[in-house]
Amino acid sequence: MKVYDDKHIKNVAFVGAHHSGKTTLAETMLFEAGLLNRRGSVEEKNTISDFHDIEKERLNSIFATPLHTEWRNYKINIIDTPGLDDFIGEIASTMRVADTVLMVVNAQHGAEVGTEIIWNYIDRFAKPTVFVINQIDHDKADFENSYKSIVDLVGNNAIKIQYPLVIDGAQCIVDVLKMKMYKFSPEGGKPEKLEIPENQKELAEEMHNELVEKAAENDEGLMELFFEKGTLNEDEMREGINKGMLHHEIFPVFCMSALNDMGSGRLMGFIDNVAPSASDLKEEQSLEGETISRSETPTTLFVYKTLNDANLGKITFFKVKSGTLEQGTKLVNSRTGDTETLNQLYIMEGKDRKQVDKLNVGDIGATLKLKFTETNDTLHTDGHKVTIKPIQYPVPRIRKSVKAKEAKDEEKLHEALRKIHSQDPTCSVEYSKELKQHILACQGELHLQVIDWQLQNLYNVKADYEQPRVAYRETIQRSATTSYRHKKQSGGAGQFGEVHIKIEPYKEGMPDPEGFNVRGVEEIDLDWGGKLVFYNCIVGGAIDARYLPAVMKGVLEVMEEGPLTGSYARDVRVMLFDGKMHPVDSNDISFKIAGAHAFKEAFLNANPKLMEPIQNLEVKMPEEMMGSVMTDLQARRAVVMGMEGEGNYQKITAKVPLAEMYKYSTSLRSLTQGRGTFTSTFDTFQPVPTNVQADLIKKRKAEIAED
Ligand SMILES: Nc1nc2c(ncn2[C@@H]2O[C@H](COP(=O)(O)OP(=O)(O)O)[C@@H](O)[C@H]2O)c(=O)[nH]1
Ligand SMILES: [Mg+2]
Repeated sequence: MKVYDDKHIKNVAFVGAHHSGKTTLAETMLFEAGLLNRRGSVEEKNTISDFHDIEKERLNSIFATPLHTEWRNYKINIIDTPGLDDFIGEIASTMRVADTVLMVVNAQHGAEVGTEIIWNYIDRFAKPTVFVINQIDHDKADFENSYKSIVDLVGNNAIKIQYPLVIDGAQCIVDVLKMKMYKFSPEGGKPEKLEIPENQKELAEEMHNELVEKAAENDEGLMELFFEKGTLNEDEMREGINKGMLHHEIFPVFCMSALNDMGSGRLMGFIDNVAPSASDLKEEQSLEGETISRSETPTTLFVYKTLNDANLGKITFFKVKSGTLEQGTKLVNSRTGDTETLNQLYIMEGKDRKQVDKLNVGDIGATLKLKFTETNDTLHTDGHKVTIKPIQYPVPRIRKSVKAKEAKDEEKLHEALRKIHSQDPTCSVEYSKELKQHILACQGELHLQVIDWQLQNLYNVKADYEQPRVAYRETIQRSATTSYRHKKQSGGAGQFGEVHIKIEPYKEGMPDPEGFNVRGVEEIDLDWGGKLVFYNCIVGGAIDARYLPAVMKGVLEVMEEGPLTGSYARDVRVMLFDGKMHPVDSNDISFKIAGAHAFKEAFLNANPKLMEPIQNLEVKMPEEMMGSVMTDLQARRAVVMGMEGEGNYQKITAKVPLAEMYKYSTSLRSLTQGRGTFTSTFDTFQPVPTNVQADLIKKRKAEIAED
């Protein structure tokens, strides 16, 4: 295999909504470049890109897959990404290695919610982007509307390089950069390259001139040339478009049929000759703020992905950020300080791989058997320490409690989940002390299905998932006074402690309690939010000051497992104003027990209230689906805060109890045929409705009885 320099390497990320045709386009490009004898299809489960068993099972991409093709002296590295937003993490990592993004838009639907979510990522990184309106062969294709929806999304910098046309039943593509028309025979094969027909000339000229102006805008020299000559030649236009793409000021729009292989050759030509390559992009900054020069030495690699393969073991995917890499190169991991030897270098082709001797700066590749290296690590030449900024992954959107089906597998399950997390940082597992459950957090129900598939098929362990317990809080709504005497005199040493307390709801900034002789106050910020404020109001030495911490400890123990449902209690103040002690039998234990009992009793008499977590919810969906989304929200006790239009979508903002968010991503997907999306973040705690509180207390009692 030829070794390419960074001017001849084009790293292109294929992104776009689910089912727009990215995987089909990648397959078509590989075929067109002569790398495949036979073109696979997603339906026949034989594409190079969707090779994982689960992708074949589900007929869609789940993992970002690196592929490559060679087209006229250029190497085009393709990373084919999944379109469903559950797998947005793959896009986050792909953005870090792509020089150009190719956004595929389905001509039947135009820009979709998925397009928009991905666009937000692209925009954040200001990645040069080409739009491809695919499926122009489809009965329901609408090129103009699709183009308009792209303009709605990205603005007037989206500019048509092509438009489709059907002449005598034959699909044609008019190209206003080359000012030629490609005519495709229904039998397939290379298209005929023709002059633009008379009746299209005026329109094509007009579009060509627009493109010339747009290309000139980005460069003073080109602008001068344009004023001199009134136009630009093809090379000058290419230069202008390349610069415009780099500045995120031109987004060229192409059209094609990936399925029928119409337009892929021309698109590859554009990628070769116009789209930015690794050498065009600004040099990257390290975490320490140094510029990582793309010079010959030293060598720096960034690991953007790892995969645990059943046969090969750990596969580490990287991009060469500086220098060159040869087989056997030793590099240091900047995070751990360990030295790794890269014994084999590969370029990956779906599930296959080609061994190579050398990779230059700008290229992407893979290696096996690294011992210490994980996703997001930097490997560098010894003595040239540098750390490349890590990928920021999206935060999880759903949480489940997870348990091995068979108790003996519990350890195995956690080991497997740790491995899955190391290759997919968008999911994580943690033990919650509060809920007493292992909580698996991930991007959505579909993501969960994929994790479960991996557990079963790759790690041979079965798990059960449930809605996690809801983290309720308990508090009180009025004051109460009680006393408690703890006395034990059986056997050896006795126990004695008596306390008298008053408790009240605590609010930030309230004055000290009246009617007490306040001698000291301790304000405790509780780990789970809210406060306990403890007043020492003892008069006449009724209890020794040394027992006070024990009383407070007793109160805190009850607050950690609240009297109503065992949830954390918060925002209470306690006035300890009297008590009794015994010269021999009193000790810390006795006062702790007395404090706990008194507090529990007072709490139950103080009109206790359960509080539930409320989420801020933002849902986006096409207008026609708003009614059913709204009905569903109402059934979830949601309070709708607002509705507004955003491009082709409607946005609803609402406050919804977390307890009602069960399987929301699945419901929304089915209500909107996959076109709706949501984000949900914690807002505050609010009192639960009385009937819900009664149910929860009943449930708690039953649980205790069962134990
Ligand atoms: N009619 C038509 N169908 C297409 C075209 N490209 C892809 N498809 C179909 O659209 C579906 C989704 O394609 P796929 O490549 O998996 O989309 P991805 O989710 O973007 O990777 C498959 O059934 C393809 O056969 C096209 O150009 N024309
Ligand atoms: Mg795909």
